[in-house]
Amino acid sequence: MIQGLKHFPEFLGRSQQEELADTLRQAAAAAPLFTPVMPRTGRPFSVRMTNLGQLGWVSDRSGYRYQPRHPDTGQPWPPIPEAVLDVWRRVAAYPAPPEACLVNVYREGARMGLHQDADEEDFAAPVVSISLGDTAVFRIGGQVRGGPTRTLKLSSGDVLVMGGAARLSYHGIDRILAGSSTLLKKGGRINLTLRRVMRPTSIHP
Ligand code: MD6
Ligand code: FE
Repeated sequence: MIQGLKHFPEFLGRSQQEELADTLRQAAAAAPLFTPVMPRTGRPFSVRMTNLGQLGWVSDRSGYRYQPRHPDTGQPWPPIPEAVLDVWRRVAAYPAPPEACLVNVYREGARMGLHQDADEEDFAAPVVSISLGDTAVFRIGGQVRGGPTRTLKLSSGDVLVMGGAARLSYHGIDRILAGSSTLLKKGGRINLTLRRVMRPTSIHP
């Protein structure tokens, strides 16, 4: 039991998943998937990425950061779809919307090393993730690297909330179970992570 970690299996039903996958295909036409590389080494990630929202998370040789425009097209990221903002409103228990929605696309064999989501200013907001397509083996540990970890399967339509003590937990994707879902015609997995980046500005003086 990890405090602040909430898993909602099949939070989205099949037709909502299909609609969302369709919306993401359109978004990826405007903001093409790119292969990020690790800071310094330039080693490519095994996932491809794009973003939605006012701010997008990027990684390149100079580091990790949030930026308002696509690194290749120079265009603003497409808006976060209303259905996605609706998931945030229903699970995040946070008064402001996310500015960033990172879209990670996994083909068979892609993985994500253990990391903390720590590039945000506001850790009071949870990180909310939505999974589509093939099931992933998600690994989560504590707030220090090298401690005990456990795994959790994330299937199509599942929502995961990492808030409270889990907000800064190390986590990653061990592997994708190829062929476990029929949602995406070419197989694979899409993960959306919604994040509040900046502390909301108070409307009071
Ligand atoms: C993934 N997810 O599921 C990668 N981060 O493909 C994440 O890195 C993640 O699922 C923060 C909170 C929830 C997540
Ligand atoms: Fe993460």
